[in-house]
Amino acid sequence: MFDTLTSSFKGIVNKIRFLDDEKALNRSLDELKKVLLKNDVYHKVVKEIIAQVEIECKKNGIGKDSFANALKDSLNAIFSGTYGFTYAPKPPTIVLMVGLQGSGKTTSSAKLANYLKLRGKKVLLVGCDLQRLAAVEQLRQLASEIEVDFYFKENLDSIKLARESIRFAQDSSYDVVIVDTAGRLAINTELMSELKNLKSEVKANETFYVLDSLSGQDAVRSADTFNKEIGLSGVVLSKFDSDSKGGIALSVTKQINVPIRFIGSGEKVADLDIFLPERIVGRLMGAGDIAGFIEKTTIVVDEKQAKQITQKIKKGNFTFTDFLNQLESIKKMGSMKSLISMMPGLGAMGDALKNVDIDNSVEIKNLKAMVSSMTKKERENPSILNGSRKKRIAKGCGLDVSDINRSLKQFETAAKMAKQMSSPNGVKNIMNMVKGANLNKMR
Ligand SMILES: Nc1nc2c(ncn2[C@@H]2O[C@H](COP(=O)(O)OP(=O)(O)OP(=O)(O)O)[C@@H](O)[C@H]2O)c(=O)[nH]1
Ligand SMILES: [Mg+2]
Repeated sequence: MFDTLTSSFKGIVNKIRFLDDEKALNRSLDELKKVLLKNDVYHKVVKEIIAQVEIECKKNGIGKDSFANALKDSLNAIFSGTYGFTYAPKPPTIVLMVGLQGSGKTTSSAKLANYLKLRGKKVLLVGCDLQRLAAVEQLRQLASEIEVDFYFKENLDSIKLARESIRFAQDSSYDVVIVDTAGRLAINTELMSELKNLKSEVKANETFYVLDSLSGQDAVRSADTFNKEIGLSGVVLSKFDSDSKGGIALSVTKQINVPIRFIGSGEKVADLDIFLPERIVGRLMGAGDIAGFIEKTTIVVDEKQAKQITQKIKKGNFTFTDFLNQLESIKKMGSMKSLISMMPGLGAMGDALKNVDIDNSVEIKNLKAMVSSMTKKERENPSILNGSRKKRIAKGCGLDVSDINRSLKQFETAAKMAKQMSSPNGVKNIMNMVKGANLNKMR
């Protein structure tokens, strides 16, 4: 992600004083150059950024704001022309996913399907990777997980299969068709000609190259070849969560002249973020991506349900059933890491929360096991849980009574925190509480 770049940019900007001289500016530019190169930004792109910042700073006067604005402008210029997802004038919009082996095509196909489904679109996933039977199964499973329709027919070659899937999608009024294709270890003529034929057969509106961020410049070179051979309309930057440098996002667009359209920010299906320039530049400059965060939460959380829950929390009536529902909602939004990275200025608290894995946290697993052993009455009235009830619940879910007590305590704290949060001074109170707490305990 952008953590290193964001904090380095902040550091450089903060070092500049009001009305500094040219020498100081050169020092800052030098530092900026080093940071960009160290974080995998392509050298020609680095040169361009530095030149632009220098010209603008000299024009507008040297100072913190002028430097920050110049940097922001040059980043905006890099991403100009990037534009998110567009639908074909006449549905279905046909998206072809291409890329090297293991780059994340199948995962990204499912993520994109999930993204569009949450926005009310009827999506069809097509398994056109006939190199491995397991590939088709992988997509089938992902499709069923996100409850999106899946298309595959045996004994057809990829071209015929694609043709039939598009006909089916047209007849059944799908909004979007996403075609997953086979990858290869390296670029070869067989792959290119198969993809070229597939692209013209399905009349793809979008051809997305899935680029593994961790493969760096090699992946960019392959993307360039793909673009020249078959023509790309966008890049999906996968595994961006594991890329601690993030510079590739800054240079790929410039290098191959194809815009980044989405970034994969985790292994789960919800971990896909649309790549919109103003939001990305905001994140890079440390302002977070509040618009993205709000969009993610409002799409996943039903407004009516959210209001009811808020009322319950305010009154202190938050129950275990509500708790399980809330957990499911949070899971749909994606990993904590990707959510936290959208929040501005969370600092150390953000770092601690980033590693909370809702699926694998022992505490949350225990809580879930405990709640599933409760009767409906107990779930709605946590206060009736006495000794004998706790014993029965512990037996039912294979935990000790001490585990149950601990989980109950955690639930109580969470409910208390939520109640605090909903008060007028909520966020401030929580921050004070958190400052004094040992966050490692939350893992
Ligand atoms: N952390 C992380 N892992 C990812 C992301 N996208 C994909 N992966 C992982 O990368 C691995 C390969 O992903 P696939 O989607 O199977 O890649 P593919 O391009 O379809 O691979 P082939 O079909 O074999 O060519 C899987 O283990 C995914 O979970 C991402 O954004 N973040
Ligand atoms: Mg695949």
